[in-house]
Amino acid sequence: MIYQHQRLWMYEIMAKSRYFEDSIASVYLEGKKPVFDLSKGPIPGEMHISSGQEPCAAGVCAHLRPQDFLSAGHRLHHFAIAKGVELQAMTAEIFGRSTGLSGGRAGHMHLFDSHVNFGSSGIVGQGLSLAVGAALAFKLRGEPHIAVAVIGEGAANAGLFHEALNLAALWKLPFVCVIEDNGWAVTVSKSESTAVPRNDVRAAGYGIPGTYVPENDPYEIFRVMGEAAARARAGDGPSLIEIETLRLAGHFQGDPDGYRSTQEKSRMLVRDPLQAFRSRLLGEGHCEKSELDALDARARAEVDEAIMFARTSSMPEPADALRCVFA
Ligand SMILES: Cc1ncc(C[n+]2csc(CCOP(=O)(O)OP(=O)(O)O)c2C)c(N)n1
Repeated sequence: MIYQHQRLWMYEIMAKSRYFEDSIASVYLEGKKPVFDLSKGPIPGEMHISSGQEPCAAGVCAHLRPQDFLSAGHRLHHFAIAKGVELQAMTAEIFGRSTGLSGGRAGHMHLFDSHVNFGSSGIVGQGLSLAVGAALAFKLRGEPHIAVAVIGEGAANAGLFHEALNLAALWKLPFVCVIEDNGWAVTVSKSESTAVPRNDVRAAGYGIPGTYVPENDPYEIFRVMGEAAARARAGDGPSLIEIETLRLAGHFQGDPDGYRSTQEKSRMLVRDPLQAFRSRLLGEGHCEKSELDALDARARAEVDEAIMFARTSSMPEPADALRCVFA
């Protein structure tokens, strides 16, 4: 069962994430042409864009409260937005500015916001240990919150994946592992790296439920995550969800993306989940076009403001470089 306000919320989150990523992708290239240099331009460092994966963030976070913990990986902006991370401070952090979530120290892969219990790591699979630790803390303290780790299908081959699921199952923790299966870990396809075609079957090895959601379907993600969150909140233990999703861009901005066929790339464009969800909402008669246009406009205005905030924020003071750093 999904309510109208939840459909609209999911659409707005998806629209905001897409517009955010389009904006970041374009600002990122400023100063990096004609010779690509990671250190140049207003956004230094690597950049991993989540366009195409918006349904995962919207469907999962529709069931989360600010106190619930969520850890994401290097491809994280959609989940940060859906979890409610403050957009201006998040954008300033991506730009490395003093007004950022961590004063510009963390950058795009290490967004952290204690107000909404959001964390992330550029170390592939690392978020699993953060989330299982948070779930253990909730259980020991008798708090009614849950913890979610979001990883890519490539990370599901890391040892930490199995250690995390084993302990979460053994201790019956309020934990959900969400795998975004975009088919690729950098240039390595899932079939070249993974012994089973679908990771949901691996849940059986830990005696927990595993579900595969095909076709990046926002409603189905919402339904399956609803069941997993309810199970975790009821004290019945963890679940594993794998979602078939799409990485519309290359692995990182600047990736020539020569390893995917032209056919695969053009097939992806016609399966754009944002356009598909919009058409579906209109086709089902749930929304008027004007209503969705207004949500688009609000999302764009918020993103434009955040980009402007980041652009006009100061750089961190060199004298502050060692503040907040453990030594
Ligand atoms: C422990 C570790 N090993 C290797 C890397 C380099 N690396 C960054 S992203 C990535 C692939 C991740 O693929 P996947 O988990 O499928 O996520 P996706 O990029 O598809 O979202 C790798 C190997 C890293 N950051 N951390």
